[in-house]
Amino acid sequence: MAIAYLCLGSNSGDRLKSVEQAVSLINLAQNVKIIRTSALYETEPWGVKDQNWFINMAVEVKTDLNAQDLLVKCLNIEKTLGRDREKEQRWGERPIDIDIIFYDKEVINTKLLTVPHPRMHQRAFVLVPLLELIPDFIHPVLNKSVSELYDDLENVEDVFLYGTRGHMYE
Ligand code: PH2
Ligand code: MG
Ligand code: MG
Repeated sequence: MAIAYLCLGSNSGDRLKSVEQAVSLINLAQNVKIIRTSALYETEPWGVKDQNWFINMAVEVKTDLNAQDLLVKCLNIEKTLGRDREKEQRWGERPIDIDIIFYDKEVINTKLLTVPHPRMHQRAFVLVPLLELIPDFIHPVLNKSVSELYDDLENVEDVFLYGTRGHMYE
């Protein structure tokens, strides 16, 4: 049994609906159970600036899947929600993106998957939602807590609280 942290993001179509549906599909997936979720944030695009703002959130899951199989689940959910990677630009518009940020304290570097996520420490849209859930979690490569990583951010993109989930998805 492992604990993993996912970051969900959407910036095209009905962003809120896509993120909500992703949360339900993650929770319905075999061998994956959501434990906690962050609030929803509306965030300035990081990387490619000239595009819609995103809705982002973090999700804490408990899972029997290894990281690779969890990734496959996430990619399948993205497809179910209409994501077509062939039509996309790197860091461009997408109806849903589900990234594995942490998987326990594992450090994974394969062709398919890098965990911890290689750019998470540069991104307020990942760190702010994670701060709600695990401010003291130590990044196993950078050896800093999530709140230290947040304090170290140099270029902070805008991140606004969009709404709390309440019991919407329980
Ligand atoms: N995802 C990206 C690139 N840029 N910016 C924001 N604000 N939120 C995202 O989820 C995001 C991004 C690539 O996956
Ligand atoms: Mg992704
Ligand atoms: Mg991503």
